[in-house]
Amino acid sequence: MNIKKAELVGTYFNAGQLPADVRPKILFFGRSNVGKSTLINSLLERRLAKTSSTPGKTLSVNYYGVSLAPVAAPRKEAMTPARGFPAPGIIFADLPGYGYARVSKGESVRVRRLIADFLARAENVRLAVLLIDSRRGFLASDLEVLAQIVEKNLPILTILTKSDKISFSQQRNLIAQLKNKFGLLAISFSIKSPPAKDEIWRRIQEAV
Ligand SMILES: Nc1nc2c(ncn2[C@@H]2O[C@H](COP(=O)(O)OP(=O)(O)OP(=O)(O)O)[C@@H](O)[C@H]2O)c(=O)[nH]1
Ligand SMILES: [Mg+2]
Repeated sequence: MNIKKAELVGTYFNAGQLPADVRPKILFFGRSNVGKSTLINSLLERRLAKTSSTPGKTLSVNYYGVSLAPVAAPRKEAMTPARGFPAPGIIFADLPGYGYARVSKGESVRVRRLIADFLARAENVRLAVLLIDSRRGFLASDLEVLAQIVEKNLPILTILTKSDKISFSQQRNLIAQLKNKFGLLAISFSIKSPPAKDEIWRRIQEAV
């Protein structure tokens, strides 16, 4: 993907702090430590989002502004040489990780409320990317968030992260289970597997 620019726009700890930003948004949901920030960095080819082996790293909503290189103009417009269309700006929203048992009760309530309030307020959301840890599978806290995404009628892309940690047949079983139980079409991803990255970018571009 030809990314012209990617930068942190802002960090928000409650929905009241969210800016009025009409750019198309791609949201990244998932349990703490599932690999949201790692996936964002991988897609943006930059170390923008902080990652950590300790769960509970991202406890805020972080907006990353992304400008993609202009797409070539179709032939009819090609009279003006090599201009293309202006680069569309989009927002990647890294949401706080949920379901981490070791944060305080108050903090976990705050995170859940932030996710719910965020979903109620965010404008121009184009895609909800729901990350599931391959080794842990789909848990009750994922179902709770999935229900909120479904209620908002958002298109969903499900990604099984850390697929390097499980066997190919285990991946296949989990993908089948998500499809049969919840109608989710999942893609396996690992920081070590570039083909999945192209597929994820394709789905993001389709959504935008
Ligand atoms: N083996 C492997 N490790 C991964 C992969 N993706 C992420 N990790 C590791 O998992 C840990 C958590 O990754 P993060 O990206 O910080 O997870 P997060 O979902 O942003 O976590 P929170 O911010 O706490 O919600 C880090 O140690 C990463 O290096 C992967 O595909 N394979
Ligand atoms: Mg994170």
